[in-house]
Amino acid sequence: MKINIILYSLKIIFVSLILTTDCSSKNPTPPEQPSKILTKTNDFLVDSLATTETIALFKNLQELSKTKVLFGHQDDLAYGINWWAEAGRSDVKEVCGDYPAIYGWDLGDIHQQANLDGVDFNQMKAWIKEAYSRGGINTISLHLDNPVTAGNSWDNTPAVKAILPNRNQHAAYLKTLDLIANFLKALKTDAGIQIPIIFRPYHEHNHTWSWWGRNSCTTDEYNALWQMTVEYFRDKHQIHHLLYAISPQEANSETAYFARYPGDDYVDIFGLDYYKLYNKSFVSDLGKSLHLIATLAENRGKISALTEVGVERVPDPNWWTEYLLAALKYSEQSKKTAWALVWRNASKDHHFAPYQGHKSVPDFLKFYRDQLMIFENELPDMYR
Ligand code: BMA
Repeated sequence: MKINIILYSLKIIFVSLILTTDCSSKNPTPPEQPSKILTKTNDFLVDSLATTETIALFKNLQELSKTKVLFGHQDDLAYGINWWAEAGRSDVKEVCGDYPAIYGWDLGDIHQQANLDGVDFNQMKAWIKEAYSRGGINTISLHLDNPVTAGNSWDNTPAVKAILPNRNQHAAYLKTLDLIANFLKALKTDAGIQIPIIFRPYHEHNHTWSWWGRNSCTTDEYNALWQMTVEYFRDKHQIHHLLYAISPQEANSETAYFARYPGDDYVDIFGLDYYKLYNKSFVSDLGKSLHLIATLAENRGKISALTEVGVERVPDPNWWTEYLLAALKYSEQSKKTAWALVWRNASKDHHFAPYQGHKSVPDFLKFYRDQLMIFENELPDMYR
């Protein structure tokens, strides 16, 4: 009898545990409704209710970009060549003694424990906090799964139409956005300050590899997806610590840059992703594009940035100064690029930043010491 009661109680505990876990993963917190009337904080950002720190980040980036380019690296604190999730480590720091000024992260696979590249989301939150506490800047991209097929980002089966308002996959897609919103809301200091994030969804949309790319959805559908996402975070979830960055890949005319563009009211930062810098003949091509987007950004009160760049394995030992720095220094305008972020150091065959012992280290040190470049230690307070 006693044993039966014990077994029965254990069963109840077990079932309720399962139910709780199930509910929290399937039903993320629904958006909060604003509890008070919020007052406008600015009239130049996508979010007129942006927090003080977010406005400061934008203004400081705008000011700093007149004289400096910040260096950024994807997943810098999470792993590097021959190490994984070790406190304090960073390939960039181990090469030049300083952390990058900008840290890139990605929320692909947000419905799981770890992202598509294996980075644990709880650890990612801690690293974002750590970077912020040192004065660094965090940017987040989204390699989200195809919402229609459940394939990955590179499954370019058309899907955008199905997730727009009033379409059959809309509600399901909002659940994914809820998971992202909850992650973003959790990015707070111990004092309760929301950590500003440069949010860079649906990138390289002028190319064709992704389900939001040019062969998979129309321009109107893409713009509607972007606008819907901004409005959902900003107005429904009341998230006010984001700057919104758009980043076509290799766009070298105004028409190309704005071919798929949700509008000035929905974009704070004009980014560019560029992966053709494997040959010196492309230095001036990138320089011209940076010149162009810096000018477009300036004319519209925005900021421009080289949101992704790099050559896998950095095969030319002088790549840092003779390719990247040369492109950034192409003109007075191109020098106004706010930052340049290189992609992740996954392995010796797939890395974009140097690591100890790599043949590009001496040149990276020259790049690091160049007056134009700025890493974390030299950053002014970006949040005041
Ligand atoms: C790509 C590669 C992939 C990775 C993806 C998202 O460019 O680095 O290995 O999964 O980015 O980070």
